[in-house]
Amino acid sequence: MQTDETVTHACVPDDYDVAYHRPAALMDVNMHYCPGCAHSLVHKLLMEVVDELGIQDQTIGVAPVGCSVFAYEYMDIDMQEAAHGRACAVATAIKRLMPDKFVFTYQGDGDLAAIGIAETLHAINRGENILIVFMNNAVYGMTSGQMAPTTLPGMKTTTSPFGRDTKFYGAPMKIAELVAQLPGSSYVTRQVVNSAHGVRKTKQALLKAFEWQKQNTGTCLIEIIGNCPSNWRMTPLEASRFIDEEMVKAFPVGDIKTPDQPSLEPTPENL
Ligand SMILES: Cc1ncc(C[n+]2csc(CCOP(=O)(O)OP(=O)(O)O)c2C)c(N)n1
Ligand code: SF4
Ligand SMILES: [Mg+2]
Repeated sequence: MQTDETVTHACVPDDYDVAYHRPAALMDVNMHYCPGCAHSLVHKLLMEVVDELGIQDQTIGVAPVGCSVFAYEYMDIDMQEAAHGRACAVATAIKRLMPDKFVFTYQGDGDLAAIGIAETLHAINRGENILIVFMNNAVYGMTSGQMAPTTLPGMKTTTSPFGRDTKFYGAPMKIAELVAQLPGSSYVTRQVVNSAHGVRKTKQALLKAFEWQKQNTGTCLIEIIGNCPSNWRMTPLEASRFIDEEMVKAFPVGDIKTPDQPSLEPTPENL
């Protein structure tokens, strides 16, 4: 395990202050993600939070099947791989066996909202005391960009080459709003990571969720609007604009439910 003491900054001259360094809980390895992909950034934020809370040896993550299938290669914590869609069921078992550990799942929209929707809803309905980090990039990234339950109306994917027709395929599923209806959910929020402000808010949300888990308030779900520049056929910059111009219209950003305010409508104050 890499600790603060073992992190070296060999390239930093002695008279420089270190303004930023890689979180100790994030492995010092190259990631396989495409340039500009949000997965790597969110891995880093998660591990910064683990560092700041000092819970590296008390945290257990559950990795999904999807582009983030190798999350366990990047996060220097205990991790368990789950079959596609089954992360919440695996996390339930881990948390029930080891209630003192901090347990989170990290899942894409194909994994969570398609094949895994049953496990997800039942785990949240039972109020399992876990954190679900839900990466919504509107496509099945790993398998070359098929339509996901969260694909926007009219959005072209490899399985909706003429654009998603909502009469035929239904409307995008608003997972955060859906799970907020369940009594077992405690903290539900949707965030973005395509701006400095969004990154800060997402990190705050992750910090809060781990704090709530300590207090055993029920299931926390953080939906993060990710991106998939490769399958969206966009540059990272175009993908970032697409989030601002299209994604957040369908998926409004902000807290939807907190343990203090169970039916919070998104307002400018809580965005
Ligand atoms: C049981 C099973 N069904 C289907 C697959 C194929 N598969 C692998 S990843 C994936 C979708 C991943 O999409 P998502 O969860 O949105 O993650 P992303 O790659 O977009 O981050 C699918 C269908 C599989 N591996 N296992
Ligand atoms: S295919 Fe998409 S989700 Fe997967 S690593 Fe590349 S940009 Fe990220
Ligand atoms: Mg996806």
